[in-house]
Parts: sequence; C-alpha cells; structure tokens
Amino acid sequence: MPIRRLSIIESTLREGEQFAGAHFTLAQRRQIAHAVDDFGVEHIELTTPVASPTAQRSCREIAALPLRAIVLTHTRCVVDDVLLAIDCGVGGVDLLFGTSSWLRSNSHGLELDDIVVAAADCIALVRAAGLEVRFSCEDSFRTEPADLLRILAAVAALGVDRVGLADTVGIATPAQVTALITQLRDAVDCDIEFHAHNDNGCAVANALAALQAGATHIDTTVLGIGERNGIVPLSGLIARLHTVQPELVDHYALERLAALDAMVAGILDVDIPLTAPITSPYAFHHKAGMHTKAVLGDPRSYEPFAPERFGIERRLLVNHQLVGRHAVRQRAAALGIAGDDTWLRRVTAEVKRHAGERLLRDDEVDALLRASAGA
Ligand code: HCA
Ligand code: CU
Repeated sequence: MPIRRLSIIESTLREGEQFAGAHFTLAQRRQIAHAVDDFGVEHIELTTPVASPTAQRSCREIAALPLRAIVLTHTRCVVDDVLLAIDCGVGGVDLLFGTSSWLRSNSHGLELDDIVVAAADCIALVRAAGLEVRFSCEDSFRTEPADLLRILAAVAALGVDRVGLADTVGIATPAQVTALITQLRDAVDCDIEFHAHNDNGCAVANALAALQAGATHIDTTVLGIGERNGIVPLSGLIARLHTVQPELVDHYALERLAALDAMVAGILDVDIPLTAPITSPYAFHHKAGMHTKAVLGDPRSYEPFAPERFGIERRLLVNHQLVGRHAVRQRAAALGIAGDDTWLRRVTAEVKRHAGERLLRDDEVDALLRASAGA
C-alpha cells in the first residue's frame, strides 16, 4: 500500500543518549536539536527530565528554543514524572509501558487492566495541559497480540494522539510488522508510531513495512545510535523512502544529511559507519572497471539515487587492480592528458601492475599517468 503520511520522531536526544558511547553536553544537545530541526524533522524526542538535574535543564532549554519541530519528552506512566514533563514546557509527552510478560513479571508486576488505569491518569493530565500525547507498548513483539491490541484500543479511546509499537529487542521481521500494524490500524483511529531496534539488521526494513501497513510516525536517531546497536538510522530511513516514494522525503533538507551525520560522529568521536546509506564515506564510490564504465555512460547504471541530491560527489576510483580503461581515461583527461587507444591500454595495464601489490595513492596514479604521457 502506498505510504500516505510520514512524520519523523528524531530521538538522538533520547534513544541516542542511551548509546553506550554517548554523553552530550548541554551545548551539544542544543546543537543537535538545531541541526535535526534544520533538516526538517517533525518531532524531537528528549530524555525524561526525571533522569537527572541536567536532563531537566536540557529539557527546559530545548523546549524553549525557537524550533519548528514539536519537542517531546519520553516519560514513564508516573503522575509526578508527567507533571514535571509538562512543567518543562514541552509540546508533547511520549508515555510508555512495558507490556510483555517478561516486563510485566520482571519490571512492574502489573496486570493489563492496571496498566490502562495507570495510563489513563497520565493521559488525562497531558490532555488537560493541551499537549500532544502518545502511549507506546515497550517490547510489543513479545507481548500477546490480543493483550497489546486491547491496551492500545483502550488508550486510543481515552483520546491519545498516537499509539506506538516498539520492537524493543529488534526481533521482528517485516512480515510480522506488517501483520501487527495492519491489525492495529483496524483497532484504533489515531496515528501510529513505530520504534524499531536494529539487533537483527532489520530496523529500516521494518520501518518501511510499518509505514506501508499504515503507521504514520517513525522513530530515528542520527547514525542509528541507541541502546545496544541502536535503532533506525535517519540516513537509512531517508535512503529507503527516497528509493520507494521520493515525494515523501523531498521536503527535508537532504543536502544537510551528510553534515548532520558527520557532526554527531564528531561529537561522539566515532567514524560514520562504512555501511551507512548515503552518508558512508564510500556510498558513492565506484571501483570495478565494469561499474566505472557504465557509470561514466549513465550514473544511474549503478546508483539507486543521485549523490548530487544529497550534496555529495561521486568518485570513480583508479588506484586499484580492478581499474578499467574508461576510468583511467577520465582521470587522465582531468590532468589534461589524452592519448590513443593503444596508449590507454598500456597505461591501464601499468596501473594494474603496480596496484596488484597494494592500493595506490592518488598522487602515485597521477605520476604513472604523467610519466606515460611523456613516454
Ligand atoms: C526505552 C525503551 C524504548 C521505548 C520506545 C518507545 C524501546 O529505552 O525506554 O518509547 O516507543 O525500545 O522499547 O526505547
Ligand atoms: Cu528503544
């Protein structure tokens, strides 16, 4: 089914802070909030102000920034926590409850009806404050579907703006996500949020399945950071949607994505993962001769989308043994060197001979080309 709506809930300042290597200063939190806002996300989710005095200060400060996005804070279904969240000036509250039998027996010990009662008080408080309210079930995919639907239908009837499903331990398959969201779509009238962990590498695929089955909101973080190996990376979601339904992501500042990932990687002192869609340093590098030949003819031969749309340049590599003569000719032309086909074949063979031992540096390739021009 075509996706009709998408809102991104950018949770780098909540789920992202749960990444083992993350600690943001207040100034960095402001910087990240502005950057994701400039990118154009619809919501920014913050750590609960109950976490620490600094978390509370951050929540108040970020809620007061002149941002286009609605600022939300993650909050347990505890009345005092909800009152503090409201007092911090946020635009909405993301309530959550553990509903799997694991969490019901090992965490809070409540029965289903008690969960709905606890949620009802908190939902009423947020609604009375005129703020957006969401209720989500942690570990939705290890909760009995009948229990899950019963709780979410009950909170939807209490007037929440959104209900959420969370694949807390990253075990769901796209088919399971499709099935559960389809059932939920029939059970509630409100918006549906989906939060996907990436333990099995399926977070982006699951987010797409959720949207196609009728979810409206997807949680992301920059670089996908979060508990364990994280959740849906913003760049992964954008790549996925740009491929299937580009009009859904066209209004975001796509040309800012690479700088956003680089900024957060810099703050965390990590590299952008080399497997990251779009923003990997290698996402638009072409190497083998067959590839570079076709890309020189038409980049679409080996590119799912144009790097220019993201403000990134493609590169054709000539420093290796898989090099083809078309790429060599192009590099030579950039140096102002041209020659006939015999020359081109000879210099390509020369590059291959040297690069058979190791990858060459760019200046080494250029020296070979210059030397062959003089020969
Ligand atoms: C957490 C759990 C959570 C919540 C997701 C949500 C999860 O770390 O508090 O609020 O929908 O993965 O279940 O991130
Ligand atoms: Cu999570």
